[in-house]
Amino acid sequence: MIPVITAFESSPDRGQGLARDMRVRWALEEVGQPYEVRLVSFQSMKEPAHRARNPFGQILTYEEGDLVLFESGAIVLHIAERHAGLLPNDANARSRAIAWMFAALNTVEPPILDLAVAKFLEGDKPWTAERLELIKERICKRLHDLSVRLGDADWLDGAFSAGDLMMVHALQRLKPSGLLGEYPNLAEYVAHAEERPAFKRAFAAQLAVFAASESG
Ligand code: GTB
Repeated sequence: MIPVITAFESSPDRGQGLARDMRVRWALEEVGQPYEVRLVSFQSMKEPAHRARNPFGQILTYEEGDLVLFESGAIVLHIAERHAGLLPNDANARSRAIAWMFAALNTVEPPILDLAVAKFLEGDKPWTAERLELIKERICKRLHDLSVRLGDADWLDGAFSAGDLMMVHALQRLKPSGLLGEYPNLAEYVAHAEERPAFKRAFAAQLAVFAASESG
């Protein structure tokens, strides 16, 4: 059964791979599972057919036979549980890798998303400068702790896992801010993940969608 995911027909990030389809494309590439993509416009995402798949009218969605999922974390976990390659076999190591997925989504990513919202959606408010400073402090607190835990290891807990995949995708959004560069081992961690052939294939696939939207 070939799964079908949704992605922006024209991504606002202009092909930088920051939208949520990227993490699911990457997971599918890591496990060698082919997939199809249904492209959606901002308008069609809000229509009933799409909301039946994702109640929040967002990307992403994942369909596999009768199964319909939303939420990138749930989808990556589903893929990782059904295919070898993204979760360790040892039960405890598996639980720890899943804990890192949750850490990426619930502990590290929220202030990073706040930064994007404060800059791009609320950048004209009188309190923006103060808010940006507070958010950057919160991000740096998380980056510091993550950097200490990672140390000089390649990955967060043994072999590359779905936990690393989610963490790297959350951290990538920080590149333009320069904050990642303050933690050389984290910058190296992200760069190392970007060297993975599966990452490169997923990145190229989403970039091709953006390039086609620009030329059409
Ligand atoms: N928690 C959900 C998940 O993980 O699946 C979050 C899904 C989500 O935020 N989807 C966004 C969306 O559909 C796209 S990825 N937004 C449209 C809407 O809500 O109407 C977030 C995103 C948007 C834009 C950029 N960008 O331009 O750089 C990057 C990422």
